Amino acid sequence: MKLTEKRSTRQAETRDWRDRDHRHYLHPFTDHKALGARGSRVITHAEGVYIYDSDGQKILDGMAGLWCVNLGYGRQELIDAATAQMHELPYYNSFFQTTHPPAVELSSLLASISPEPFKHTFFTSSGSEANDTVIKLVRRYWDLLGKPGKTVIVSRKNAYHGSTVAAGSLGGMDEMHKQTSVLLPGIEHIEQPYHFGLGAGLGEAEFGLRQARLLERKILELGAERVAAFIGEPVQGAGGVIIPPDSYWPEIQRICRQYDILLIADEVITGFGRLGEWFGSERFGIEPDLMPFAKGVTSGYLPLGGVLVSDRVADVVIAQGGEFAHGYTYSGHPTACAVALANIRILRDEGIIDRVRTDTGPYFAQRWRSLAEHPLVGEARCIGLVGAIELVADKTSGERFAKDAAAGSVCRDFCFDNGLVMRAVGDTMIVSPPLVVRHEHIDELVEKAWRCLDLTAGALGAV
Ligand code: PXG
Repeated sequence: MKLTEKRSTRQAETRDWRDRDHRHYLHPFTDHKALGARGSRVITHAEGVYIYDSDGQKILDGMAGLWCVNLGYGRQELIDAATAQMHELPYYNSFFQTTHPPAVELSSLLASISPEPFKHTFFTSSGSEANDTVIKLVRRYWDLLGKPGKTVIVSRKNAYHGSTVAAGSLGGMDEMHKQTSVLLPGIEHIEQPYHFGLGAGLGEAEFGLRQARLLERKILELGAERVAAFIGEPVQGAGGVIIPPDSYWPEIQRICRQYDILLIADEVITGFGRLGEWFGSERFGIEPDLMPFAKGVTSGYLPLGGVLVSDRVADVVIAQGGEFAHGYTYSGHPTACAVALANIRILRDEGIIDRVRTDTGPYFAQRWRSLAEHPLVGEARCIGLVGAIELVADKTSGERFAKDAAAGSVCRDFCFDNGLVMRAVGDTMIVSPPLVVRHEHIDELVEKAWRCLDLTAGALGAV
């Protein structure tokens, strides 16, 4: 086939995919009508840190899929692990006094890489289900201890803990809450530790303490006898990569201890190496009681999530609680567990997390922070391999663009069209590349980001 014929076949195929996509496929978190008018971008394959669309464009995946493809695409060991497990035992449940090797191996391996008090895992298929599980574990814990009044979970505005009714209630996304007529009762939200957005006039350390003490104020307002737990992402992801000041987490920890409140670190994004440690909690010195996880546990190759349960909770709920009436058909799915095992072994044996901490993370920080010099950027922040830049209309005053300028979306579209996935959360641009990025990929990411900021500034008339 001649090149021109190949191209027109590909174009016809793309048109057909777009057309049927609109007619049949309802995408998550998407305005269906608007997408139909514009047409989806069809991603056909991926290799390493790049994805490819049906027009043949090669795009650097600055978001590791959706914060999950930590090992990058095309790792043969993960494919082999899934294939072998499917031959051996593709599925079996563990409801009725059975188990299987992949779930045993994975829960043991998780215990060995987790902080000391975590020896048990409850498996789910997603982060949302993990957080639903957390809610049940927390309430069961206090109930068994004879404190059934301790039911309230304090979360934060703009937190993301998932999309089921319970996990969505736990999160602090206003738009989601507005569309959900039934929200779970007993969840309270305090303001987040977002220094750029909320810390005007305050130093980082002082601001961190002030935001942490909002928890104390909430506990005193409700009465400690009603408060069961506090939940937070070590670094908020979907909310715009909110990196708390160093003073924040130790103060949260103090407050939880003082008022006898369980501490839950949602590790769905920060788990499995994103911040240069196995868990984000370790990076901040947090000692949580429960750690929900998902995403990076399989590098996204198969859906798997779970909750790491510390001895404090296990000794009550598991040792004294009788049957824990909770579980999913796919809890401990053998094929997903086999892929997670292969994924974690590669992260460990290839020293990928150490590399994030000592090499790629620091290099990323140095390159990413250089974006702060761009006229459109009010702040460039990062930690491990996750980063954010704040788009501003006026660099000196930090004034934001008008909402209808949709600066973030404009920038995001320029990025996609110019070979880079960088996500927009309002006017905050965020990246979270695969943990296997090399220096040259980081250079490419930052150079493309700079160029797309230029294009955005031009389009918005900001230069
Ligand atoms: N907790 C955290 C911290 C998350 O980031 C979930 C729980 C829920 O996981 P599941 O597997 O149920 O999706 C998440 C998911 C975004 C975006 O726009 C982020 C997530 C999901 C979808 C979109 O950044 N994080």
